[in-house]
Amino acid sequence: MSNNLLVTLLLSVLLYREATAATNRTFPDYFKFGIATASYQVEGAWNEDGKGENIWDHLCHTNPTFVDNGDNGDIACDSYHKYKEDVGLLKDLGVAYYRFSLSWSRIIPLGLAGSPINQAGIDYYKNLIQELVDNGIEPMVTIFHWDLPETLQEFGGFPNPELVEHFAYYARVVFENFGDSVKYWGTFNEPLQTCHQGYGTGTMAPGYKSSGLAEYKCTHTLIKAHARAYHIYDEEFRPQQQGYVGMIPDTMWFEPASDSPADQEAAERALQFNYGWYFNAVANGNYPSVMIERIDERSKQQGFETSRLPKFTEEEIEYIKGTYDYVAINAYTTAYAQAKEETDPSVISYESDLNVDTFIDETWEQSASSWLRVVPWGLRHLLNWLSKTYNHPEIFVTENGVSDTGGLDDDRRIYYYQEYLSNVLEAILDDGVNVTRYTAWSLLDNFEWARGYSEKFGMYNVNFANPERPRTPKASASYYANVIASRCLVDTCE
Ligand code: GBE
Repeated sequence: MSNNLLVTLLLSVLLYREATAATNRTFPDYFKFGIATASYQVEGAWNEDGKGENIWDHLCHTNPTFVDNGDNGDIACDSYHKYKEDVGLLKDLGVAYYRFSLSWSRIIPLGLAGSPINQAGIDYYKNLIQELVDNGIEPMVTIFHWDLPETLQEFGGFPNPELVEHFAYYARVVFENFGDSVKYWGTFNEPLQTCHQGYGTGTMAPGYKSSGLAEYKCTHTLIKAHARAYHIYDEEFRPQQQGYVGMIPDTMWFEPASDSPADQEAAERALQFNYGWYFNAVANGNYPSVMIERIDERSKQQGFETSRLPKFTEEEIEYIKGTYDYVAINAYTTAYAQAKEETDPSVISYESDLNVDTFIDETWEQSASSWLRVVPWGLRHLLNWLSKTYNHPEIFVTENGVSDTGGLDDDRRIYYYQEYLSNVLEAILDDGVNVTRYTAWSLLDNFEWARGYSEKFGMYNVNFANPERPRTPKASASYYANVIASRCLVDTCE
């Protein structure tokens, strides 16, 4: 072969690759698209067929002003009765998997270790799982998505270390009953919200305001409960069931407000206090050192004999370390993080333990949720941070989505998915981040916790005024179905 020919050949190969790279930016074959919901947000049937009361039932019924418009999840989307129709919608979307959660008090009404199991609850989930499997949709199951049995709350809830035993009992029951068909498990959804909002700021059930105190105890128990469930799976179920278990924490992305080392450090500290609080423990067995140092020091200044941040023993560290088969992230939005003067050292709170100023850019598009601005590049930065911080693991985006106030013509939601997915694609193809799953939030408009039904995240509208709770696809449903079928985004597809 002449040199000239060789050069021409090489050049055309390079040019061809260039051309396909520009026009054929598809999600890799192994990449899976899914969509999510959670039990209390969609099921309804709050007191049917033997289900026990949980902390959201209790809160909504006893303190109706807690939730906007006095809304509650008594009926919600009625998915308890309409699950077959929901699976039909999932099939229309073409998703590879459905991420949903189990209602603990539907399965074990009192929640207590050793207490009776409700067969009707087991049957409901068996039927849902079977319906998914029959339609070629993989079930991805969250064991706990915030709806703690009320009885367990009356025993103190998460700050009581006994909760580990109750959760272990529950986890064993669900692995045993559903593990033949379920291969992807998440122990806790957004533990930060369970502990920080539930026991710190009090903006979620059970609504305790014990910032910098009970919320740290809550996390301590929760991490041990997670590790316990992981080991139960490992020892008793993994050999036959061959599945994957992880925790599902969340954080927003914190972008340093400037290049200054102080702002960079502030952003990293915010990520560690939000995501690392949970995932550094799961990955390395303990809280991030920046949390330990700061909270130990501040506790001492405040006259505590022992730190407000509980300590794991060496044995516990070994037990907790590495209890994950994948890294998960629920991600919606971004804020800037900036260093600030140390606040009054006597203040006991998570916020002052963290001590970082956060702010947003007012030009970022606002959603219907006060906390959610549309910042697509933040997801790419966050995925890169996760990859770097946790040693290039396999990453699942387990939730991502946006709210509006309703309507079928949801072009802002389409824009959101288009731009966030495009950043996921860039993280994979350009940055080498190993993202293998993307989960949209949510299939249905549903009970958005303290915001009730006022903020809509669904790709399907639900008419809550109609007892039949009819579902209607929004424009974003056909958009997502299209992305899934073509495996590429409008601006990366020719
Ligand atoms: C997730 O949380 C949840 O997993 C899911 O259940 C939920 O429906 C979905 O996202 C949409 O919210 O006083 O308004 O600033 C803010 C997302 C509370 C992360 C709400 C806590 C969003 C973190 C309180 N946020 N959440 S405030």
